[in-house]
Amino acid sequence: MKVRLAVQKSGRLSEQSIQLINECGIKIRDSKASLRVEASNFPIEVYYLRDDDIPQYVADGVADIGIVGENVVAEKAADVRRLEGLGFGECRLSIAVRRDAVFENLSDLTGKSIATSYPKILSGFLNENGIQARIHEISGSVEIAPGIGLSDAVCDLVSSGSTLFMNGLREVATIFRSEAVLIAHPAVSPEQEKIVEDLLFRIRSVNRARATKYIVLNAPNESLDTIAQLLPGVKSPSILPLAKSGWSSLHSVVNENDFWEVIEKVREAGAEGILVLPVEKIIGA
Ligand code: PRT
Ligand code: ZN
Repeated sequence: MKVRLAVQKSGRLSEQSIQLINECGIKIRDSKASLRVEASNFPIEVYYLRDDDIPQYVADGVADIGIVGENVVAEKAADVRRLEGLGFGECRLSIAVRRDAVFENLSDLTGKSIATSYPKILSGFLNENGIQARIHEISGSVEIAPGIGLSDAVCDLVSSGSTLFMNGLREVATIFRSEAVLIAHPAVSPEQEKIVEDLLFRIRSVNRARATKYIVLNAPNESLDTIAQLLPGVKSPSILPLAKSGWSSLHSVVNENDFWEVIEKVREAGAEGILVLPVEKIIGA
């Protein structure tokens, strides 16, 4: 029994999708020349596909699970289960107008034409907001549409914003936020479900570790209580006496997002010789 996993063949999500699978300890030959590659040490088979096809293949059961942008899942409105956000491929779908165009609120889009590759998400957004605008569906290079007189506005994916800027466009509304997600067929067999759960367990361990740093520091004993409260760790920090009397070494983990704030407070509390190390996996609570 195997689980068939669809990933993007080549594009923005390909490399990180394969990297995630590798970090889950799953070995796959890096051979994109073939459509299908079997893992040697885990019961999955990887299918390399165009990202646009992945939601439908998973909905139809041609693949059991897939890694694809949430934007594509929403646009295709495919009948799939969203299992997990994967923390890469982050972007937003936004409406942008010419830099010099008048835009105060959404009603300024009334009667205008908007070029996009995401007609379904866009029309949902316009309907919800009671805006009557024309949607001009195009498959690529959406950002040049206003410049060549094809449309008044665009609705396109944005990450840094430089593409919009370079094309003289100004972002005025974000209508959808996206990241790469793991999706699954609505009903896989119980044996396959078990494999999917094993994979999901590994993915969560990897992603949790990515957001975490291991921290080791020295502190005078009287500061330990304060520092231990700032660095509660997975359960609680480990404290080991140093050879120098009155001092201890404290080991814990810290979340990447709070990192600098916590470090500042820990230093104020008297910590010295702070070492920060990457964490490869976090298993369990
Ligand atoms: O060949 P295939 O059909 O498989 O790939 P594709 O060309 O359709 O997709 P690809 O590889 O470009 O993108 C795959 C997925 O990456 C998307 O569906 C999103 O989920 C995600 N993603 C993340 C992005 C971006 N960031 C992104 N910036 N997809 C596209 N862009 C484009 C955007 O369309 C615009 O042209 O990048 C430009 C904007 O980038 P900034 O940084 O200039 O704002
Ligand atoms: Zn595509």
